[in-house]
Amino acid sequence: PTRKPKVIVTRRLPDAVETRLRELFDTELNLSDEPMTREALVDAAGRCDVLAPTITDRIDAGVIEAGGERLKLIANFGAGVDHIDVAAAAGCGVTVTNTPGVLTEDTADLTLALMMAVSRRIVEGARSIEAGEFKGWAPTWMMGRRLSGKRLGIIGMGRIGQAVARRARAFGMQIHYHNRTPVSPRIAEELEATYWESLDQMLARMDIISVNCPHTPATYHLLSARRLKLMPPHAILVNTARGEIIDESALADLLAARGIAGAGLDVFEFEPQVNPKLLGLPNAVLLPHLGSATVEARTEMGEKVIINIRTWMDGHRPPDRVLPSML
Ligand code: 8YV
Repeated sequence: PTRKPKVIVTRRLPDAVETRLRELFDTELNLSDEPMTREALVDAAGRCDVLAPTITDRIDAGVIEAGGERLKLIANFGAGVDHIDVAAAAGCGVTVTNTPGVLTEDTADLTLALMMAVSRRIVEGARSIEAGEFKGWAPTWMMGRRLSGKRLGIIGMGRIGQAVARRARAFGMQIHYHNRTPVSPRIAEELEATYWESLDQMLARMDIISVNCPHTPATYHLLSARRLKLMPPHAILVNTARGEIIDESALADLLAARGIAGAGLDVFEFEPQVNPKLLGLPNAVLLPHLGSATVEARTEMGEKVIINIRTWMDGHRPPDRVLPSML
């Protein structure tokens, strides 16, 4: 029998996933669950066949090269691969896979939750109760804005963007989107979605903007200081994608100056650091990267990691292979 591949998993995963990983492979877990240092990653890459990292691991060219002849597969736990140098991996003959699909619905749910939290002032309201500020109902106290009838502009109409659109339609919102290319006529019709080739023009005309594109060199600071200012003062911005897509410092200034009405952010430019200017703003709802944080999604993400490794082990092309040309 051929030896089991050595798989190094950089963080703790749900119990059922870890159990299965141990059954199938010669698995090494990072029992501390602390994010690995670069030194530890370099060391790990050099003594495994498969590295299973997460967003907290920067898999740069140096780490990949440290994998030498042995490292063959980087099976990422997560959909986004902006922390992995996919081109360097391809250059070294290392396959990269991710876990798309299984976190789509949960990330879309959280996107709508943030829209509601900001527009209906849910966190502000809850805090006011805690602070003993609720002195009785009043006709004009803590009025928010309704979602129904509003124009939602989705940046990035992939799986998650479309799942956000379906939910938003159920809330009575009108769907607009900016994407590299328009979606298929069937999907455009199903979602009654309007395509905006110009992001600038879309930003100026929406009530709510949702960021749902991947972070790539092309989308870094896509929402720059200049573009953020194109949004009207009543607009709400929600980001469940990646912090780097927005100029976070410019956004914090805009929110403080009430240049837009509010923001719901699940991701930050320099995670786990949050720009101090964002803290304490009543019109910003901040969450600690919870998009896929459900037992179901995290378990299914682990199962996808396992399927990708097994398929590779059997000499086939893993289902979720990521190629540099896809980014
Ligand atoms: C994960 C995510 O929490 O999949 C992604 O791209 O951002 C989240 O689902 C994280 O990336 C896990 O590595």
